Amino acid sequence: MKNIFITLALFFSIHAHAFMSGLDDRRDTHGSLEIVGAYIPLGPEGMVNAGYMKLNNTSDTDITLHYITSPVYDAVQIHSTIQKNGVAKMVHAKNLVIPAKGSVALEPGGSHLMLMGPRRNIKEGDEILAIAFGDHEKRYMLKFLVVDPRKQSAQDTQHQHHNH
Ligand SMILES: [Cu+2]
Repeated sequence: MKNIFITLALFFSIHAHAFMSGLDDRRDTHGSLEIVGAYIPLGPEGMVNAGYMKLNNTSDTDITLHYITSPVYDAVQIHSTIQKNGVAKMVHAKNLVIPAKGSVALEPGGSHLMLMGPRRNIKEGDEILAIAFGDHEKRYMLKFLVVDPRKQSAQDTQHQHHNH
């Protein structure tokens, strides 16, 4: 009986530790949508910001994000980048679809969130919250980390290290 108790206690402590060490505020799972490494590169003051992240849909159905709001910005738009006559052009997308069992990467040069009308100055290390609205007003919490783009590559390496 004592052995069983010790085994159980051990199991729970390992489990708790695994949970704690895997805890990353920028990685949010809603049972269906996993958000990985959401970040906002710091730009010149007063300029529009862009938000990047990777979205993994672990469910069997497509997830459509219809609009996104943030308390820090007047408006958040979903933009995609198209090539027109050799020139990259941003277009305002109506929604963002993450296919079933698939993933979408919002990254520099591609699709991104355009963060318009900052209500306050942001600085490196800030966490910026946003809410994405899916079908039936289902909410997905997004938490972006503000990073200095000049240190970006170093942080990416660190982040990968942390995950492995
Ligand atoms: Cu844009």
